[in-house]
Amino acid sequence: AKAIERLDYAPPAFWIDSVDLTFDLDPAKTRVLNKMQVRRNSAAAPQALRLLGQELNLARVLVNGAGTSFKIEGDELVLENLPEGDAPFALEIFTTCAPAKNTQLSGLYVSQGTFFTQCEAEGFRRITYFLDRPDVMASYQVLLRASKADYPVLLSNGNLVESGELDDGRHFARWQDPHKKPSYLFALVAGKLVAREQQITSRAGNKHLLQVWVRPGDLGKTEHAMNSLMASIAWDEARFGLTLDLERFMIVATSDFNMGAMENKGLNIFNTKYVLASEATATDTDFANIESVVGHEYFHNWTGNRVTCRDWFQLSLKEGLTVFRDQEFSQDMAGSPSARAVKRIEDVRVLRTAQFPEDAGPMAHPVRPDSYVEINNFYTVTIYEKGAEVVRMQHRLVGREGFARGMKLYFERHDGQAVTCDDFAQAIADANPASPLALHLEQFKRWYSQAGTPHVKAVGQYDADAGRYTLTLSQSCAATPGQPNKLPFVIPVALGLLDAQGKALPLQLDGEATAGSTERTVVLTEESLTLGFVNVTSQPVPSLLRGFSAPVVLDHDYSDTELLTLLAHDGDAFNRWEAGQRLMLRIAINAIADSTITEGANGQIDQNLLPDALVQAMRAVLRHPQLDAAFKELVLTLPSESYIAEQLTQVDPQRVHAVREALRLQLALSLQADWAWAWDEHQASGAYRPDATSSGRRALAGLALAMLCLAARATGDEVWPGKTYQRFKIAANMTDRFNALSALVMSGHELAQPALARFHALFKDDALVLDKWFALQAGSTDRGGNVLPAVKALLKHPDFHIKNPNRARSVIFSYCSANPGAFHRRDAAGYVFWAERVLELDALNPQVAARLARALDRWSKLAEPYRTAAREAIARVAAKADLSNDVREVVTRALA
Ligand code: HT7
Ligand code: ZN
Repeated sequence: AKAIERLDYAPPAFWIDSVDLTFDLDPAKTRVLNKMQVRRNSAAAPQALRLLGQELNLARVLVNGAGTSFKIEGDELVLENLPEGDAPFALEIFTTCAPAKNTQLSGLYVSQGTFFTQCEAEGFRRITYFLDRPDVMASYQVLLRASKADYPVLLSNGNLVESGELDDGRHFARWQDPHKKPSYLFALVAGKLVAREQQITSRAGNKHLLQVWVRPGDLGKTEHAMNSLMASIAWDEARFGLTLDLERFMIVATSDFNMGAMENKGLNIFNTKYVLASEATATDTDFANIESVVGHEYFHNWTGNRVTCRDWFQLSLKEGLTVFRDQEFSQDMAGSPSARAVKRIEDVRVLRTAQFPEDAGPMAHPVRPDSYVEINNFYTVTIYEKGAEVVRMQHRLVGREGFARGMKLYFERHDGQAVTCDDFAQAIADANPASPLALHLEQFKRWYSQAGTPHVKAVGQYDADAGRYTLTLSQSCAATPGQPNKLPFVIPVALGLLDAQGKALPLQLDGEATAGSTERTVVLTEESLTLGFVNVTSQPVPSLLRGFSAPVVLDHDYSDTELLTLLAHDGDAFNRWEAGQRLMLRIAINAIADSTITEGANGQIDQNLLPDALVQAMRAVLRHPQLDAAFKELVLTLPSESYIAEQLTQVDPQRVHAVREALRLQLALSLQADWAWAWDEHQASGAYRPDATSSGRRALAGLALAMLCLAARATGDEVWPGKTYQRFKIAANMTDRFNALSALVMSGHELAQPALARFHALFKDDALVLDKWFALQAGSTDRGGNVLPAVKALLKHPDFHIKNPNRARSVIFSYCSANPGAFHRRDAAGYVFWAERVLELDALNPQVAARLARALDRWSKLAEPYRTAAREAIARVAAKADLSNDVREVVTRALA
């Protein structure tokens, strides 16, 4: 298929002002009557109307009530004989489609007997012929007709204006959306559903009805989603003055969904994973994710729906901004500064383990891409998470109040429009004319246009006699596909200086009369910048890029002692955590390269790799009386195998796995008494609450249990595995139960099998819990290649259904994308399995298949024999003649 280029954007030749849709819903053959008011766009050259449609049966086309000639060219319905002039005309199109056969889950489909739609990005064209592009915004009216017994609930966007009975046991509902919208925000749902309802009055005094619709039986698991929705509404009003603009706001849950959720106007459709929660079935992470995804979709109501994207190249306009908003929401909900820092660390961890590799691999693209073949492949961590970092930098450069002013101006200027990333940055800058953002706006926008992760190198020099510390920051960025040379970025670097005892030093730069605060943000705009700090009375330890103030890699030649000082004392919690990660990463990288450190026949390294000082430092953090449990858990968790691998030029995944496991075992054994203490101190007591403090305590207790079971495996101790099994049996909530189960499974203890069997028996009727059961086994620590056969057996399990994306992800993705130690096998069997699954999925659901295809994005970094085998597997997929555009684009880029 041909690539679509950003610079080819042209406004549409026609506008569609209103859409009147009638659906006669039937799983085998749904009839869709689409009556539109259309007019020529006088700004565009006269041309034919080309409407897009896919997998539709076209029955009739009428213009102003009369038949007309038309052509079908590929996916286009071409109408040439249309009325001249600017006057609107009526266009009526009658089509049918087959929702029950729709396994792609794009357009109109059936899930467990209920109809759902998914129209972003290009699903509306699978429902009717349309100008299916985000800059065509229309008013929608929808009439739904269906069997009342089978589909008692009929929902669409906006307000319910009429409903009633029809002949033959059918009924109808008419919905009207008061807001104009692009087609990707259209939605309908029809089925047997029940709702949790809540009436609210906004700060502004307006009344709204909130509903969370689920299958009967799931109603008891909707309280947290409803609370999250109410909190989101209150937060957006308080923080940005953005109110709910609808009388009714609905969330509907489906178990068959390609992504997390979808922000259709007034009718959000969610993956059940991000709606349903009870303490018995959902973990703390599930609770936190629900809050964040409910917030994210709700925040789209303004950032995405009221102001939308001009074209799909601008996707980050809504996604980056909305991720930034949901991250801020979660931080504000977490409360304490420490809990906020924990959330920040978690977000940065995602960015660095998923987005940095994307930026360095074959799918690298700017936050505002220049070209794509299949837009579904561009719902990426770059668009979402890096996009959010680009918004966060704007926030930092104009300040919290300045950013709120900028948002206000953005909505004043663009409400009801389809706009670009440039329009957003311009509004933030214009509202803050004296800010560094306004000063460097054109250059700042390189964050939107240049792909790749910049490196910032910091070199410090202390002159004791002059009491002067000179810090030079310089930036560079490696080439990415199609972008060989990069121009300098605008990089905000938040920094502080500590003395050797860890005390924060007041900062005074050359030319400043007095010392100011102990932290400031400098803005690197040139290739290099030298800062002179004066009145520095002792050799300082620099704390750089505090709070991860820019999405860059910071290169600074820290000594171990400096890092230990930062780990023990840095007032910036992010950098405190970062110091610990750098220390452990350094040990891991050195050990991987050290040929004297060898693996035994069992693939294990029986050698202590961590120096005593680092073990002591970790103990000090674990036992620290003031630090929060959640923060301790993050510090004591080693960098992931994929993060370690990204730091290497050539990766032997088995070696990385062996070294990381050796480090984990050493931490487990040398801190045994401390882990036992941590478990005793933090194990749950009292009623379950999913708040930041309680979940942090459970996270640390869970890590302690995992470490104690790991240590027990080495020592032969049976006490802790026994205790863990007991805990697993009697746990009062899913977090504790699952942590105990996973401690047994990951340590490979023989109690893992009875625990897994018991868990399955307990939860066999709960799909989301079964997903955890599958994922745990597919993601389990490999011992002698045992995971792949287990994964193959799981595919034959009666509860495995490849058509269900959650289940497919729980087994196949957990193995191929999240378990490098098991997936990268010397015999290449993991890659063969991957290729087979990509092809199998591609025939059913190309979006899901293309995501799986990306598991081998970083194949060229692999050492032999992995590298050649991985390439062959990708080539095998690429050789298939009838691949989807989705998978074709991914494998073509991988092989380029
Ligand atoms: N805006 C939504 C994106 C989405 C999506 C995209 C492609 C295919 C299926 C999809 N489901 C949802 C989700 C969001 O970012 O809020
Ligand atoms: Zn989104």
